[in-house]
Amino acid sequence: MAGIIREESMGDLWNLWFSELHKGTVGLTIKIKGVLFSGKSDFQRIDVLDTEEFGKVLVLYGSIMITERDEFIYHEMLSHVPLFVHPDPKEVLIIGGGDGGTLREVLRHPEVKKALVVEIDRMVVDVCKRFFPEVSRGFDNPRGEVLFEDAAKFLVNNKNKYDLILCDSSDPVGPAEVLFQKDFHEMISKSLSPDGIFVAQSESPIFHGETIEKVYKNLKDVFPIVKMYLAHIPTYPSGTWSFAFCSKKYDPMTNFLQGKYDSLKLPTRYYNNKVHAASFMLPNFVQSLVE
Ligand code: SPD
Repeated sequence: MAGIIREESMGDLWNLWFSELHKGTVGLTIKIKGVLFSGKSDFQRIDVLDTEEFGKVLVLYGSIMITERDEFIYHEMLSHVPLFVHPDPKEVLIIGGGDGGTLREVLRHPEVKKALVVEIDRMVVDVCKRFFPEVSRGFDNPRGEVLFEDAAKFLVNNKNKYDLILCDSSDPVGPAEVLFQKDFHEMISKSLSPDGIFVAQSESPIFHGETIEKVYKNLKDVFPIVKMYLAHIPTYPSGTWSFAFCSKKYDPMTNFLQGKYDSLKLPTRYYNNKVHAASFMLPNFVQSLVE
């Protein structure tokens, strides 16, 4: 991934544009009003852009992580799909997720007693609290907790069992690369309760087919149930984004909890019971990546 900012003159007017290059041959370009923050943490470059179309945008290492306009899609789909399958998700672990969006969604489920975010980069949390208060508000909730640590090291020493583990990672480059490896998935499995569910963001089937094939092969060696589901996220490469639903016991379709869904009546903006089922229907070329 690479991100570039360039100026373009149109007569007397100067326009600023940000481009995220997905491969060197293709990318997404967004007009920007200005750069609100640029910094370098111990792990990565962090930028916050102000844009006309998508509001504020968080960019890590040149790659868009969230925009104010469409972050709800990713965070709702990562969280509510497993939360409406597990019958009693009391303890939740979120790996990465430093912007707080996944924590915010998880805490909308009253049966969740505690949600722990293990984020490697403190600067991501600080920047998001400053520029994205609507996304990061979960950090103020007493049921939420954040620990600044490498998730792989955390899991090696972890003795707790979690009902749900969500991997809200960046792309498999730099600090997040390890989160896509089989060793890591084995550690996840050990930290899950006997009926636990693990969900991870798993990149774009259009641009990251090889990664998806490898990751799902590894996941199938570790978990008895592995299913891919999709969501449309306009600011991620290709717009078609995938998630891996991995479980020791529950099937995401047959164990969907319609009663819990009806009684909770969450006012979600993307997720609903029909989207839940539809998101597991894969086009043929995507299905063949995970078979
Ligand atoms: N290429 C973008 C992939 C980003 C996936 N994670 C985003 C984290 C948002 N909480």
